[in-house]
Amino acid sequence: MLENVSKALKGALLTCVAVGVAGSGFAQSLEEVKTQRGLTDKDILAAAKTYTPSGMKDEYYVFSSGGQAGQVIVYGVPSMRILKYIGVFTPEPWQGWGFDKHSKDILAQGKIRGKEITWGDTHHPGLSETKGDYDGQYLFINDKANPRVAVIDLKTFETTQIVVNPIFKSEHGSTIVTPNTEYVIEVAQYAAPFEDKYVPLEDYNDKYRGGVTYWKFDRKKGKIDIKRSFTVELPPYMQDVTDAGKGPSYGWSFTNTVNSERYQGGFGNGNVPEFSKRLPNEAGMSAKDTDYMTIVNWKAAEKLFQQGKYKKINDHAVISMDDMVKANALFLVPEPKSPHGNDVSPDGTHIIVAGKLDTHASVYSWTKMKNMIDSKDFASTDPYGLPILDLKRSLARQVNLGLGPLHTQYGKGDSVYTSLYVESSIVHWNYKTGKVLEKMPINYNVGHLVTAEGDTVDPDGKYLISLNKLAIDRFLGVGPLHPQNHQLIDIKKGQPMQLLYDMPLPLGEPHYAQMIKADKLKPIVRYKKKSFKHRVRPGREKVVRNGNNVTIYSTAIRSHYSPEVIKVKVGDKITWHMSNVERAQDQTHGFTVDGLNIHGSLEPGETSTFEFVVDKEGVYPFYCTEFCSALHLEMTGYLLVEP
Ligand code: CUK
Ligand code: CUA
Repeated sequence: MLENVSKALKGALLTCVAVGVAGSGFAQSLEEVKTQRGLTDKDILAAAKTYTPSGMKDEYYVFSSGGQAGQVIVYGVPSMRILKYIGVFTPEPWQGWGFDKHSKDILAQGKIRGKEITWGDTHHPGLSETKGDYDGQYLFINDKANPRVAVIDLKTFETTQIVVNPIFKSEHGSTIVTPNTEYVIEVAQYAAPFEDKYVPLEDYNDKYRGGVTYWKFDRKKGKIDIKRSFTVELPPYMQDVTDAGKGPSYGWSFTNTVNSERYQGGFGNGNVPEFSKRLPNEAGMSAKDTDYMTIVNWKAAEKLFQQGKYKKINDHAVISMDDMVKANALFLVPEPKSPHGNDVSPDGTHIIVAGKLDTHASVYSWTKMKNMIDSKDFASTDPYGLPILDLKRSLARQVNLGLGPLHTQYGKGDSVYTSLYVESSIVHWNYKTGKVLEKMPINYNVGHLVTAEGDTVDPDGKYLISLNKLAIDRFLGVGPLHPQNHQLIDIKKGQPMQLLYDMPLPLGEPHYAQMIKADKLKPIVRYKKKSFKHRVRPGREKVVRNGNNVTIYSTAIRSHYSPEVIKVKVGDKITWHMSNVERAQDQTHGFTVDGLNIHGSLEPGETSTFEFVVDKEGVYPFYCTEFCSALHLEMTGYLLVEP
């Protein structure tokens, strides 16, 4: 330890040299800084482990959900420097996301029953996988509030598709990818009728449904193939966090399922008769001692789909519970009260479930469950005919961890880390021996955890981030709404966990994140010009009128637009194609026209299109919104609208 500290001190000293003004030597000695700022040796060590000098790059990318911001947050580890907010379900002006035709069209894919939705509640980002390993090609993200999933291309870090779930009215256990990204899994949350119609709560048991959708991913096209996707119908319980099987459990998916009581807010049809109708949901929905894990054989479901054994609801294939049960492909196993986290081990042999209202984590053995499934050895069935496996005989062990265990992440070997929401701690334990190794307090109230490459078949260990819901006293006050707090923790093997860094996140509420080795990503620095249908070449700029339709073909390059003066008439329908013809890395030009809610961010090689009607005569300056050169202010022009 001491040796490490002295090494770190040396590192930090070298850093001091690097940042010192040339020729002036040290501004201050390390000892002086320590004294002045009240830092300990441990603090200096933590600083040296995260400090990333200018030009040095991070080892990992983190893709974090942006929660209610409807976006994805990208940052680096170990520096915890924010790199990007990717506009997904919500317009993002800097990127022009939602302000040019292309991005408007993608956002329009996300309309729900004809209504435009300009926000999302993103929860679980899912990186594409090949053989159970993150491959760095695509990222998927869900919207819990408006049941949708989005595809992000990691070459451009841009959203390329939004798909609306045609039958769910809310969702949550998404987006989970199968080990070769065959499917992107989306799971319903609050049971509702699949059809878009009113069904009274009295018909809850018979007509309300849960479900799990398997969105077929076409890797070549980089798109979800809606026609080859299907949903498995589930009982009207509340399906929750989900994980995909791998190794021996490949072909299966596992979903936590709460409200097996089917309680409906005290107005229901007596599913929980011992409760008076005045009890709130939280009591009625957690009345029973156990809920379920729902086990689906998606390979078998895929076969039923290919055989045409489904019915279409809202033009979407739905496989019935009956057909799934007949195919020996749908099961339940009890879980301790109100389960939440549900995480398959890297080798696919175990599933760790943590119930918020139980102090234990339950380690399920896939071998045991699979044997019972194969020999049709069931304890009972639920009211919908789903076979239920015996709880005790499904468990490898239960381990007492502490108060409010939520989510588990896998480290190196048999090491796992579980968040304890109520205790505000992280517990490190061994899921194969059941031994609790270490507990560490965090600030405060952790939800998910993320470890380096944690959802792959071969996690790296090394780093753990605690995705905390509250920050309370950790940062400067910014009014009653505090930032979220992501705490970086060193989990190198054989050492006690060490807190390295608190990062306030002013975009929330992030739920889950994934951490991927940086060298797996190959982002581009400029667009292939040819990929844009309306590309404008230098020298070919023009304005074409066809009746009321005016098409403007223009270019942007340091530091001018061509053309610079454009005359149109009131009421003209304008289609404005703009190509950034730069080759140089990072030479972005912006584009806006005064007062028309238009904004573009044109990266090198990119062509964007803006469509609008000017319905008032006048003089409309347009200009470049990105400080692109010494003559950036002069990168401007006039759109003259004649009466
Ligand atoms: S959920 Cu938010 S802390 Cu959406 Cu995975 Cu558990
Ligand atoms: Cu182009 Cu400023």
